[in-house]
Amino acid sequence: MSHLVTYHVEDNLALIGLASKPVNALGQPLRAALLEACERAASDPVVKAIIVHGDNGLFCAGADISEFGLPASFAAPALPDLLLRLTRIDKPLIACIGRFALGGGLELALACGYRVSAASARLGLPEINLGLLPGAGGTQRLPRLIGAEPALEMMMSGQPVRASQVMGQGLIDRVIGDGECLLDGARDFTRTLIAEGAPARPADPHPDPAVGLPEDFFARYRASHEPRWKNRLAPRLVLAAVESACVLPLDAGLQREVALFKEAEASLQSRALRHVFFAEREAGKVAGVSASTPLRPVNKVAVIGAGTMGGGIAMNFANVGIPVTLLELKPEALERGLGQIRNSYAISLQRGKLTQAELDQRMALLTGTLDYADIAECDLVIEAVFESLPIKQQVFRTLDEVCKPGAILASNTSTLDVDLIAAVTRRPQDVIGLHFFSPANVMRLLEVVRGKLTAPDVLATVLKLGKTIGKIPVVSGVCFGFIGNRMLEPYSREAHRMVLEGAAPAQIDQVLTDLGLAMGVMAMHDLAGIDVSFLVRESRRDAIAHDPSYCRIADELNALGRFGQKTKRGAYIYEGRERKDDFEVITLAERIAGELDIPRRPISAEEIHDRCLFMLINEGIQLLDEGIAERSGDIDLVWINGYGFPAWLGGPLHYAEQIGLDKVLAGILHYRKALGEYGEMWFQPAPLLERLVAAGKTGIERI
Ligand code: 3H9
Repeated sequence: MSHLVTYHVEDNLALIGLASKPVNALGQPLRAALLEACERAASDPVVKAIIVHGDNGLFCAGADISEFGLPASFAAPALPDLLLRLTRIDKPLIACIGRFALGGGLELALACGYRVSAASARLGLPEINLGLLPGAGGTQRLPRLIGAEPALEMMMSGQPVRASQVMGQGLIDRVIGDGECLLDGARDFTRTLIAEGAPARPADPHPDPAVGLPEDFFARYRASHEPRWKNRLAPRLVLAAVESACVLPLDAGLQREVALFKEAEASLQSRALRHVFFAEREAGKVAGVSASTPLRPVNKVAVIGAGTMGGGIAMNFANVGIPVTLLELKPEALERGLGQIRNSYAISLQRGKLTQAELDQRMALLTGTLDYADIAECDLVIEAVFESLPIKQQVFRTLDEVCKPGAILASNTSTLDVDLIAAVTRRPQDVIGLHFFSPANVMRLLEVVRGKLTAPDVLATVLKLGKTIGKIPVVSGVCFGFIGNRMLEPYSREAHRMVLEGAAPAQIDQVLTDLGLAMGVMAMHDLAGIDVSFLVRESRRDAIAHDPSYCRIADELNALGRFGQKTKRGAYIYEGRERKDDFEVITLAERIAGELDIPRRPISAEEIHDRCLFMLINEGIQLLDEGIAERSGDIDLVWINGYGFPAWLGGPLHYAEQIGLDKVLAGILHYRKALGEYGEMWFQPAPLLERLVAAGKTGIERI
């Protein structure tokens, strides 16, 4: 018997334990071992029922994601075949679900005739997040168990639910309280089944899962959801599979599911999303930090500055039960900040996302103060004041005076040199950048900026804390703008320059949103504030002074007080929530182009795509080469989670690999020539890109 499963027979019960660390993913070796164990139990006359459990208390996280796209994915026994075999064993099989049953793990449980679960276990079909659909019977068996509509909802959301929440809906037969022994509960349940002579599988509660649904249910569902799916393939395939469950007999439905699954598995979108899955796990592995790096306790947090950013940051901690002190200089600003937080929680309350008790609890964890002495005992202080080096340095001088030894001092700067901020303290080892994205209580990205002298335990502590507050922490070295905003610069530059050359802002944004970006770059600057990016440019005019062209349009919009959405005018005009083109901006672009001798011409969608995207990619590759980013996956995570880059393209660098690095390089060289002086100034291929292409590499790595 393989070491990947344990096998015991107790009286007339066979207990099969999945024991494949870390999460019992159903790779080929575990599938083979599970089949062997089940066959053994099936053919043992002593055995009357079989319990399948997670030997390490987990149950199962589904198919082995690292096998997808490889022959191992469907190597015998393929998961659908294995599970089909389990459904045909003529003894009751009982799934005993510990911490989670996800994807193929839940499908394994569905192939068992009965399911016993720990109350807190997470049950879900998250395949859609990987650009897949459940491919081992889930799309056919779940609708027959709980009905097509709730089953579809579970697959479309990809979000797990707690077993205790779905008790009574047919998915779980018995929930075992978290204080009780789960396996003992499963043993009791099974002995009762045997005593009652229960069948191997009870009849399906919804043999025809479409009963009760309107005839046009699927057509309507498709019509109302399709606009939100954009280019995504997986939701369409999920819907097709569930529709099949409603019109085909089980065997034919299972075959259709496998065909749809293989289509999804082979898609570039799924490949990209699998890359994102592993990139998220890799991002936590940081040079100089290991599992044994000590952590500093963080039981009290302070946030300096109660503006929108500071308030949002503070909410993250209150949400997970960590007390936060919010410090402001003026009582009105403090009142306003606390009021904004309360309003934000009140909206969640109205939307049913929070209870009144939770709101009260969170507000009780937030304290306002005007006095630095009140934050002296905090373990972590996050500065979120105006983006200006002298102002931030002044705050850090004060923090150095008042904070207890060992406190972590963090800056929420989005562009500034963290080492220069650390240098004004006597404890640069305790200083780090924590760049939250707005709205800080919602956006998942947390850029963690490691200074030259940041101590490993400070880094390890904030990485762990970042996860506790539900963020995706990605480490960046120190440079202007770190990973995200440094890449934003060439991307924005091309967009603004093309407005001078003849493209309308809406035309540029359309190309980017067609690609799947949440927002075009012109609209994004309008949202973030044209005055804000103006101030960033002001702080580094020396670095960009050699090109008088691309900043001009944004500088003039700023001078006109067209700061973007907040003033109802920016690159666009805003009427309520509606964004409209503004002829004045085109006239402005024509005037500036005339003054700078920039010929205006029609700009194609391809040119917009290539100039914006290739320059974004090129900067990312340069960041990797400089060691600012540790791996290309980190760069992809930053752009997916902070800048609305579509996850199903895998992030800008994964997208570059899909396009072909040679094509990206050729595109950059083409514009270097085609755009004359401007091209020579900016279209300089990153040396790493050139090396990768010369070496015939298709993946982006440091060489
Ligand atoms: C599927 O089932 C398709 C079927 O319908 C049809 C097939 C025909 N495979 O997240 P963590 C690794 S699709 C391989 O840090 P946590 C992970 O990479 C699958 N590896 O821990 C990491 O490795 P490392 C549907 C996996 O405690 C380690 O386990 N299932 C898998 O924070 C720890 O992971 C899903 O989408 C896997 N399935 O969270 C569930 N899962 O240490 C995906 C994890 O080397 N998994 N690893 O970096 C999860 O959501 C979380 O990992 C889980 C644990 C909640 C399980």
